[in-house]
Amino acid sequence: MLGQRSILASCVALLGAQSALASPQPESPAVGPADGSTVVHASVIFHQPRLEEAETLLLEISNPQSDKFGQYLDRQALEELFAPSEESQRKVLEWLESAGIETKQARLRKASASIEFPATISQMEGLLKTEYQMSHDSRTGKRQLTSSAHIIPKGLEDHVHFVTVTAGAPVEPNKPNLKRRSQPSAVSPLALRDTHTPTDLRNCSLSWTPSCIRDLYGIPLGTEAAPNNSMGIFGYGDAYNQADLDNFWGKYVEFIPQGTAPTVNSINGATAPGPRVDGEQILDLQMAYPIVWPQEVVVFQTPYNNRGGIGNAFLDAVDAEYCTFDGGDDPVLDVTYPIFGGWQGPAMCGTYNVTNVVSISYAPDEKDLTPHYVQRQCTEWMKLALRGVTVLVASGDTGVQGGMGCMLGPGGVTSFSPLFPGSCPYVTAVGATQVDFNGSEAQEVAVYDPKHNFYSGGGFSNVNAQPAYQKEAVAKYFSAHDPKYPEGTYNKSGRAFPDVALLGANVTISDRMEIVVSGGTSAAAPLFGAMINRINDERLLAGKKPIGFLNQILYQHPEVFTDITVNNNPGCGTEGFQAAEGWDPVTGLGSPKFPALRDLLVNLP
Ligand SMILES: *[C@@H]1O[C@H](CO)[C@@H](O)[C@H](O)[C@H]1NC(C)=O
Ligand SMILES: *[C@@H]1O[C@H](CO)[C@@H](O)[C@H](O)[C@H]1NC(C)=O
Ligand SMILES: *[C@@H]1O[C@H](CO)[C@@H](O)[C@H](O)[C@H]1NC(C)=O
Ligand SMILES: *[C@@H]1O[C@H](CO)[C@@H](O)[C@H](O)[C@H]1NC(C)=O
Ligand SMILES: *[C@@H]1O[C@H](CO)[C@@H](O)[C@H](O)[C@H]1NC(C)=O
Ligand SMILES: CC(=O)N[C@H]1CO[C@H](CO)[C@@H](O)[C@@H]1O
Repeated sequence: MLGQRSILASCVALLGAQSALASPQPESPAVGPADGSTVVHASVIFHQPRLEEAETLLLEISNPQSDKFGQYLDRQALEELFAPSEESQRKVLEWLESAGIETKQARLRKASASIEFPATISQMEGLLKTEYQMSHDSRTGKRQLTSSAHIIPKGLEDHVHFVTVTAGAPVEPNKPNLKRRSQPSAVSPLALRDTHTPTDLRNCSLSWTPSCIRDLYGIPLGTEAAPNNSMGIFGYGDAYNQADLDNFWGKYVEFIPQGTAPTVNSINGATAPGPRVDGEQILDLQMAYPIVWPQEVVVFQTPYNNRGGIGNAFLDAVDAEYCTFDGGDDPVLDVTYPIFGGWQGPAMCGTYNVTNVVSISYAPDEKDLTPHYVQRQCTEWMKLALRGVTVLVASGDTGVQGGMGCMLGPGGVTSFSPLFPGSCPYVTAVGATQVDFNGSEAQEVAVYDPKHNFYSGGGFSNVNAQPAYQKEAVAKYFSAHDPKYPEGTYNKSGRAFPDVALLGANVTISDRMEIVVSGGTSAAAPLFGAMINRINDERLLAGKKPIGFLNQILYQHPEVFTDITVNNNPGCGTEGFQAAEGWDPVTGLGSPKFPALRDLLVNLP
């Protein structure tokens, strides 16, 4: 059951438990030399010399001081930006021809910067100076090609990133390879009496209802809905149920009609409503709907997987070019379809339109993913940002510690564990606060809940470099508040997070038909997403475009935030970081002053 403890934390714990289960294989697959005449499907993946250019462009498009502000890229412009150079294309075609490969059948995929072609195994062996082995896994029915390291000739190294080769269609799997998830560790919820609309925020402290939250941040009720501006919520295995939504609408949000439910974009067979696993979706919907209404909500529902990767199924489903981008999804960290007892595939690819705002309340530890996985997905978040999409991600609920604990860094130093995708610089990472009272005075502070080991996730990426838009704010923090931990405890030059923080403690929801309090950065992210969705609504009604990638604007305007300076985010046997004046790695820039944020963003061109 769900308590005030972060749901995000329990999801992450779940992931770790599952990957441990998944590793031992009962039977080892049969291996033999591959038949040279077998035709395989190969792709050459180009280096992307223009990635830096893409980042520069994003920073212009999302900078109100630039002429390019708001000039989002359409599909074709994105394709051109990510396409390999003419020279790279020509050199690769010559290389293929030199190995006797028929290039008439080769297909260039510009936005995924790859060229795909059929070839025989002998041709590929000649091309890459290697030998292939074919293995057949009787358990999953999958055939797999393996080889010793392949060689990319001198002169092509600057053009070709790597080459992938896949065997033909897999044989039907004959055994299940999906394990049932275990129940996440949980905290008993605190059952509360129904509360009424307060006039005094003190009455909210034990149970932040939608009207309390609107009062706290000064958010008026929504009145009009611009077309095509539903708010997107990322779903993962867990699903909502209608009875809880109706219970909540009836008790706290009477202006939302009974029966109101999100549109569900089902991805790879995942559906909603459906069985509750960890109560995340019900929380997300009850945080977002009361703020965005009469705007609608769209859930992008992806299936739970036991692999550790999150996000790629959604990204594939909203961008056909991502499906094969940079070598495609990771066969270890992502699910490959068909899957026994599940989606018979192929994986959805470009099936849905993405919404203007997407909120994500799930996050694995960056350290449990490969650097390539993190970079590939982070580039895709950049592509969405270039299209004008705002992505909000929960920063984690266990301070500097991450979901699966700390790492042993170089020299035996215990190092902090950042969460992804919040550690990607092209999303807005959202931390959590709570409201303390001193007499009648409400003060928002960083969430500090030792009983549930719940602290606002924050820190520094070990993979993604620190973006320009936050360098000054981060340097200012360290100039006065360097915690002076041993070298290697965290990476000062990495992307720093969170960017913002807002209420994530004692929020009221209906869960399994009980009124309980919940929380987490996973409550704060959809709440902030809902505010941005409301702001987009006004912009669209005024004939403007959605606000798009936020971070640069936010760091330019710390005045639209309530600076949060109390509490820290412990973990890994340390006190973590201290919240402080200005940006900090606990609460970012602080919590939004909604009217000021709204005025700022609505009035931008
Ligand atoms: C709010 O709290 C005050 C005391 O803090 C109390 O007098 C008042 O009755 C409460 N109002 C509601 C609506 O519960
Ligand atoms: C949340 O509610 C509990 C009682 O259920 C209370 O003890 C705690 O102080 C509250 N936390 C905050 C931050 O208001
Ligand atoms: C996506 O949006 C385009 C217009 O921008 C529309 O023509 C198309 O029908 C939409 N597709 C889906 C699946 O909603
Ligand atoms: C509470 O408010 C009083 C009066 O304004 C002040 O003296 C005191 O320091 C405050 N306490 C805390 C913990 O902020
Ligand atoms: C620190 O981060 C930078 C930028 O992402 C990276 O280049 C460097 O390798 C990282 N160092 C360590 C020790 O992780
Ligand atoms: C592109 C798109 O989704 N267009 C829709 C915008 O909203 C109007 C009104 O709801 C629809 O009719 C369009 O199809």
